[in-house]
Amino acid sequence: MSARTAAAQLRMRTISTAASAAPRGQYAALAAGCVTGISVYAMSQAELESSSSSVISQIDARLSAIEQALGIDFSADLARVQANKKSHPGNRACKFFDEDYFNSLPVAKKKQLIAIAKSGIDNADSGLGAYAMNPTDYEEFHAYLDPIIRDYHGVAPGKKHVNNWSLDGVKGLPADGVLDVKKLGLDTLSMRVRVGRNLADFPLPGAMNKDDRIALENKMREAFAELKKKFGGRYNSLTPGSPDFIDDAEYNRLVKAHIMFKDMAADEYLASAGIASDWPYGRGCYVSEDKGFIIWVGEEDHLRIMCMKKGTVLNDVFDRLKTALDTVESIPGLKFAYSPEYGVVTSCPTNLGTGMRASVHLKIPKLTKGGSDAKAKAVCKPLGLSVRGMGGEHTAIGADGTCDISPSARFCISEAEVITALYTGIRNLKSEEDKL
Ligand code: ADP
Ligand code: CIR
Repeated sequence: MSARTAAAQLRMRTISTAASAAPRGQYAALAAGCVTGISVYAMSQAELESSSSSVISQIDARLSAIEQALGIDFSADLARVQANKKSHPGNRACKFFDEDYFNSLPVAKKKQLIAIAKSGIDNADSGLGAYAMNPTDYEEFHAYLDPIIRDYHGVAPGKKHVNNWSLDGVKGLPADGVLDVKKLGLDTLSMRVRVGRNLADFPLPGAMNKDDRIALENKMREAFAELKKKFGGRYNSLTPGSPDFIDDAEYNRLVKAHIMFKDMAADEYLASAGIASDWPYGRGCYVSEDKGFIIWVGEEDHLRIMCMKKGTVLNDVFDRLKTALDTVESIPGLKFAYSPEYGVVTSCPTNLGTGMRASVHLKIPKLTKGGSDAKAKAVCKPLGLSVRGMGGEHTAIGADGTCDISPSARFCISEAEVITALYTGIRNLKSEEDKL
């Protein structure tokens, strides 16, 4: 072997070794070796270097173009994950994003994982940042999602959720079992309990296309025919051309009455997760004759099932919801997604377990003096309570100091404990308000 040939071969080996540090570069270098192989022996060292690096750049650019066309160029998202890790350590979707795990996945799964983390990637200030795209994601991407779930809910690894609506023996329950806010010195409040539910045989809202959304709504319209026999009322659809279509004026009236949900496009977290897409197709709500039992279709979960009433006894809405939910869950053809580990499967991991939010509209003018909810939130956090506005999440509190108060916990807590936590939370919050 001549000295020149040996030098050229050494050079090619060096290119390959250096390229192996970066997966895409490796392919490019190998390809460059093949392409330049014929002329390698006739080139000087300098010519070889320049020719090889030009071919590598060309191949690299072509690979990038192909990856972009196939939607599998993840470099921009991965760079944002790294940036968010530094700038927003509270963003769990980025904090727990492990590139070694990501790189170990086949391309199709990489795509799915990026879709799950997309909201947190796009919205650096997310507290959680991930949304499941399919009911099976919690198992398929357990390695990624489980640490996020455990960290957010403060629950030890391996602990399983158990659903239980029985109030028997729940800590904090008054001796007579009646959660009546009159006992706390309060008068009539607006009370609401909702649970999220998803059908096992549809993608979750973030991954649904327009046809999926319409198909799910049509399936539910059959179920609502059953509910109407028992609870009366009607289904209201926003889908253009639906037999149950309601116009804008009626839709806005229902939103104002806290019966129907808002267009989610304004919620950037839901928008980048794909949950707000295709509005208003497949969106609507069933409302019972007495307006106290409501089912949303096509919001953050396939279904949000709720009972609402003005009164003082929290058991009224809780018990009614359990009865109504049993009816819904017994309708043939409706198979709800449950996880043996996480309980009720929801789009947002913050809702896993019970999928339940039990709330009251409570006036706390002293804690909200000046129109800000900052002090109320600071006082509520250690009490295990969340504060929302009068139009729900991410809305302003009432001018008179009325806030939406609910226990924050959903996972590894029973449904009965959630409603009891609302009662004890109201008592504790009232005592903080009365101190001022
Ligand atoms: P979710 O409760 O399903 O997480 P939101 O926080 O966005 O969703 O609230 C949805 C709607 O329910 C909003 O119109 C909100 O004002 C209304 N709502 C929540 N709690 C109560 C309540 N206790 N009384 C009346 N309306 C309520
Ligand atoms: C976030 O991660 O902050 C948003 N995706 C919203 C999470 C659920 N909502 C909430 O905590 N109030």
